[in-house]
Amino acid sequence: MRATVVVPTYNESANLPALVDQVRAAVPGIRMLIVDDGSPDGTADLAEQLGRERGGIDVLRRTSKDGLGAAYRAGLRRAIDDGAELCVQMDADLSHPPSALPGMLAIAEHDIDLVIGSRYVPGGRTVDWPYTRRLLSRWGNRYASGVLGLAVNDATAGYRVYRTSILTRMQFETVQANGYGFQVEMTYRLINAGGSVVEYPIAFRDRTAGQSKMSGGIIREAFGLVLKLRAEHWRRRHERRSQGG
Ligand SMILES: Nc1nc2c(ncn2[C@@H]2O[C@H](COP(=O)(O)OP(=O)(O)OP(=O)(O)O)[C@@H](O)[C@H]2O)c(=O)[nH]1
Ligand SMILES: [Mg+2]
Repeated sequence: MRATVVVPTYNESANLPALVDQVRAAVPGIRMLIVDDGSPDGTADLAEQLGRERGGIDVLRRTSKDGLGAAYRAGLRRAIDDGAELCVQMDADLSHPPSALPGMLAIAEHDIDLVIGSRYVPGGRTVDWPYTRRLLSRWGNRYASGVLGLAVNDATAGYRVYRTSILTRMQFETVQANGYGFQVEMTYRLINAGGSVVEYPIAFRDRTAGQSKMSGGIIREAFGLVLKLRAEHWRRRHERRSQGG
């Protein structure tokens, strides 16, 4: 199946060449789409240069830093319009091991709608992450899956393979969240649309170059989003009951 790796970037020029090399080494010939929000460090120019040298790299230039969710909404749309049947989500900071990609793609090709590169299934782990970050991620996931009733261990994970058919069916462009919340809302939508999910164990490594864009705002957004989705679920159920009786 035709696959495109969609990579959102903000000031990732220190990571991009190695990322492109490693992705290509793992899956020769796979297309990549870099979605850059006007990085001051010239990430978009570098991506275009890498594309000229090595081929198979498209660059979607956006004008302002608008968050991960907005970048993915635009990037996934572009990848689908360009004919991708599988859309890979991957961070630029080498936290997501490209070596896992062949295994993840193989599962998606066997009719699975979403393959999550998961830290929290047997065989998965986080490497070099500070204790506080580990705790936040682990309990954030327990909270999101518990409140929303998702049978997923790593719903905030950003390393994913989606089948295009499910993205269209779940109307991904109307997903509103922007940070970690984006991954959670996408997972919730997909399961509600009847999509299938498999978690594939990965070793997640902390970035060694460039700066993290994680913030308190992103954590608060995700926390509030989970409650909002749950409240909407209750409201819909209540409306259905009152209509029925
Ligand atoms: N286009 C775009 N990309 C972004 C934006 N914010 C983050 N990114 C990219 O999204 C990916 C994930 O962001 P990170 O800063 O690594 O966030 P994180 O992985 O949650 O945090 P760390 O573990 O600390 O690295 C990276 O490739 C970033 O460059 C944004 O506003 N726009
Ligand atoms: Mg990161």
